[in-house]
Amino acid sequence: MKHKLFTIISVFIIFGITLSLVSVAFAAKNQNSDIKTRKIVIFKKNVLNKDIKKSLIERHSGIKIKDLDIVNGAATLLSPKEEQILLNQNEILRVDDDVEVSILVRPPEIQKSRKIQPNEITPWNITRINAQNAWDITSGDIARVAVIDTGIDIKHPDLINNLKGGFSAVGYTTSYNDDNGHGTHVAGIIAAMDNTIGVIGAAPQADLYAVKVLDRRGSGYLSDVIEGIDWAITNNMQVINMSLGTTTNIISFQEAIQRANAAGIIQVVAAGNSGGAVNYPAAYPEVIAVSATDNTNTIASWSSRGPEVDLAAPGVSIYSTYKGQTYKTLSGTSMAAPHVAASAALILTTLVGSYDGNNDGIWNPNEVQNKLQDRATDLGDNGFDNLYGFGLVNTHSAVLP
Ligand SMILES: [Ca+2]
Ligand SMILES: [Ca+2]
Ligand SMILES: [Ca+2]
Ligand SMILES: [Ca+2]
Repeated sequence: MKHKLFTIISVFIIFGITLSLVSVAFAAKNQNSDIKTRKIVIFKKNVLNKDIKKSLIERHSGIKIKDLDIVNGAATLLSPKEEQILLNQNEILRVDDDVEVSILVRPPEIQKSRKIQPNEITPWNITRINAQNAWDITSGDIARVAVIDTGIDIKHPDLINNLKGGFSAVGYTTSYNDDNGHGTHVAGIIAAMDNTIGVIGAAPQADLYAVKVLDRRGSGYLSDVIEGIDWAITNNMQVINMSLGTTTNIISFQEAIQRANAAGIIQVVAAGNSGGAVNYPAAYPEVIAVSATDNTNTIASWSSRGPEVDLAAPGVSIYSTYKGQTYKTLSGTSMAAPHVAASAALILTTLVGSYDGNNDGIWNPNEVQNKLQDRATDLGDNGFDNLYGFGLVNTHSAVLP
């Protein structure tokens, strides 16, 4: 009898504990569904009025951060509940995740960034792509290259004459000055000036535009990258370098890339540093994806690889300009892509000639890519392969007729 009573009491206690655990879990889930996160709301094609878009979001308690015109969308803050309600509205096509996008640099070994040295050096990587010989033909003067990145050091004496403007898409600053260092490093590989100091870039007279979409930690929102691409289109950029990526494939990202491609902009993107599959946007067919090689022309173990790789370029121990008017050695596919972007800028200042596939007299993105690939130095297995694409970029060969 005593035993039976004990069993009944135990059952009640266990039931009570379970019930309270379930309700705690339920409350937590409820709370989560009220937390707002960054989302990209995409409107249907016929919904174009900005006031209507804004009021649609706000009517359902969302917060609009900014319009994203090239994808007919808006960056917003929404809770899962609000997202569901919005998805049921007639005017809404889709809601994408506003994912995090990051620089593709390897964690650097501890080193002090170096002050400006009085004697200019030509880094090994610039020699390796045969850039100096290209400068007899063109140094890329007035080709417009947008570095979509962490910004560019606006006071760097090795970049200052080539830095012509820019834009900040990040929330906390309207300045495109570089508070991370990565964008300045990329910019120096493209167009550090041929003067008496520091280093020299692969296209030493190209015009640089700093499009700041990533923060001081080197990461940011996809929506800011999309706004940066929009800026590049609106401001007639000819080449975009994106040493950044995400492992997530988001429709809005590819749509923005497709818009830039249709606008005639050559887009060069770092393949990724995972040692595995190529990141986005590098994996999209509209861009030139670049893997990273070392000074023995061997792919870095950590470089992403796969059928999407188009070209290879130096990306191990690359010395270039850095924030605070200094210099630093960094590695990553982040460092490889700008060699190709600079080579594309040089090509654009030459005649299109026999590469003018559509006979319109100007360089189109696929025509520039074709020439870069034809003139590359084959590495690894014969012909195209998943590690080096069509091979190591050869800047001199790429600007020869
Ligand atoms: Ca210099
Ligand atoms: Ca490609
Ligand atoms: Ca053409
Ligand atoms: Ca090969």
